[in-house]
Amino acid sequence: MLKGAEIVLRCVRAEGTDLVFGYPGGAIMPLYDALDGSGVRHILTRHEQGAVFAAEGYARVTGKVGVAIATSGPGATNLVTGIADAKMDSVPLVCITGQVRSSLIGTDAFQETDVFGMTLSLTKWSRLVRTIEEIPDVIAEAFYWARSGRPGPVMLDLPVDLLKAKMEFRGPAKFYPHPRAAEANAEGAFTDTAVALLHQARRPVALVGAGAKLSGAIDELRALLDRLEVPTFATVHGLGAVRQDAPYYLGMVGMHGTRAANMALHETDLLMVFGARLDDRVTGDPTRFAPEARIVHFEIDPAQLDRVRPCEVPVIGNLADTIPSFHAEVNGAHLPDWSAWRAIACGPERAEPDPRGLAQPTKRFLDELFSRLPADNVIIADVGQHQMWSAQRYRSSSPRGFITSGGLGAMGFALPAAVGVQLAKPGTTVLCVSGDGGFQMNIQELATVHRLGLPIKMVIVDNKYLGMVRQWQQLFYDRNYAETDLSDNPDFVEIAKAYKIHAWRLNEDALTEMPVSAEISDAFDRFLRSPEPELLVFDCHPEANVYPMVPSGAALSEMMLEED
Ligand SMILES: Cc1ncc(C[n+]2csc(CCOP(=O)(O)OP(=O)(O)O)c2C)c(N)n1
Ligand SMILES: [Mg+2]
Repeated sequence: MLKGAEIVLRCVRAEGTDLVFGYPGGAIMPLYDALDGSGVRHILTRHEQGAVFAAEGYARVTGKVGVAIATSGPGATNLVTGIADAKMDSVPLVCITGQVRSSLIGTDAFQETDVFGMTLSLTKWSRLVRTIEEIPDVIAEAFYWARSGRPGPVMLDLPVDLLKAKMEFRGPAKFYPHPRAAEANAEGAFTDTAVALLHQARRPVALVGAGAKLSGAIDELRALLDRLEVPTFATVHGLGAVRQDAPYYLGMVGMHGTRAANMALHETDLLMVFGARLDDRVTGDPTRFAPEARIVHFEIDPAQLDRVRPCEVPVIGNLADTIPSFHAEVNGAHLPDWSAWRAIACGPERAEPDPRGLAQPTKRFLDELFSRLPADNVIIADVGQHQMWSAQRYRSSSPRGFITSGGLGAMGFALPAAVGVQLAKPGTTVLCVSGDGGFQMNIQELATVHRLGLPIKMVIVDNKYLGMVRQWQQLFYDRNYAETDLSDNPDFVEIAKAYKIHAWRLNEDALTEMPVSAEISDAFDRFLRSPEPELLVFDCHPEANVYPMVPSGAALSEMMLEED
């Protein structure tokens, strides 16, 4: 006979998750009571949002399912942003919340919220568990849906009486989806039609998104791209999927993408999409997006097709299956010669200029840090200008090496996500880049970092503004910097010290002379190799902007470039 709480933990353990993140409270107390000896390690964050972002960090870097636990009411509502984030970025996540006693549900009991109803539109699947007997099945099904197909969040709400009740436990369950589901997925792999379009194409391009990484088909994708040698670019979540030194690779595409990538996407007549949903940050004005292109869309989730424009050829299925089939068809085909198109699209005239303007020192700073990272590293970026600068300067070919809240753009993501990443990869150098605004949204996780002694390298790019919003105010609202001024920021160095974390400050003036002085160079190396957590506050120009920029609603060809 085991308690419901013990059964939950046994079933979670059986799914391969050994690390969970959470925060206790009344309705979930039986689960906490059962942790000891369960084989599941629980990480106490200092806020439930920290727990869910940390679980996402763990999931994003390992590909395993992340688990976040919270109590009912305020604990559950604090998870909601993380659930939305996991939905947008296809992160496998199981959230477990305590709920008030079954007999009290619907009475507005103390700390009762309908978290099931509240998260219904954010989850792939969710369940308010009704009986103790169903716990093993429900947990097996929850993990199945979280990791299957296009991964995403699921939510389990467990009334406290079920956690306390006992039953005979016959072992964890297995979940098998309806056999017809496999049939439905098998149809529609139009790889031969895709090759036919390729024959007619004069200016083909490839766009790589998160799906390429999630499918694990990186080697297959790289082999295909090496065969096609078409101009190729990536979404923010596709960064690292393509070999950085590939001569046809043009970097990031979209609102803050490279000029070369955006021009190629605007001019193409055949767009091959590998696992991306084409949201407005990638397309610019959807009505003027890739105006001459036909679209071949490799995608696991049919719901992501035709969102902006109908695609001519949907190739539905796991990219790990569809890319090799396509490659086999391509190998048997005599493809047109695209060297003239490649020479234009990848030519020197479209290459990125060296950083200039007010953002130059910050970009150099990121270049210096990134280039000094040991080979085994993960960069986590928060949301704002520093995120886009980091994405632009990212130069690694590591598929899970750049982690950020892309689809939701949730400020406060980076620090707790870095906690999850560092715990999942203890020997890896984890560099967490935040803004002065976003860092304050989950600053309490410094306590988690200290308590666990996680050697995370934290950077705050301190421009004393909600910089990305200020940039828009400067460009589109006549410099009316309404409520974006953070010039009364606290002293982050002193704050870190209060959390017993070593911190130091560097002014961007140190980066105006290149190469950097031996002193700065040593300081960076020491920072990145320190076995302790450490915070570096980088003071940068308050009015530095991110360029190139495609203004919201403009076409990709209408980029604003860096001012001199
Ligand atoms: C939770 C949340 N609230 C508001 C926003 C809107 N927003 C996007 S970027 C940004 C500014 C971020 O400022 P900071 O963290 O200092 O980064 P910076 O842009 O200055 O580098 C804001 C407020 C958001 N993305 N997330
Ligand atoms: Mg800022």
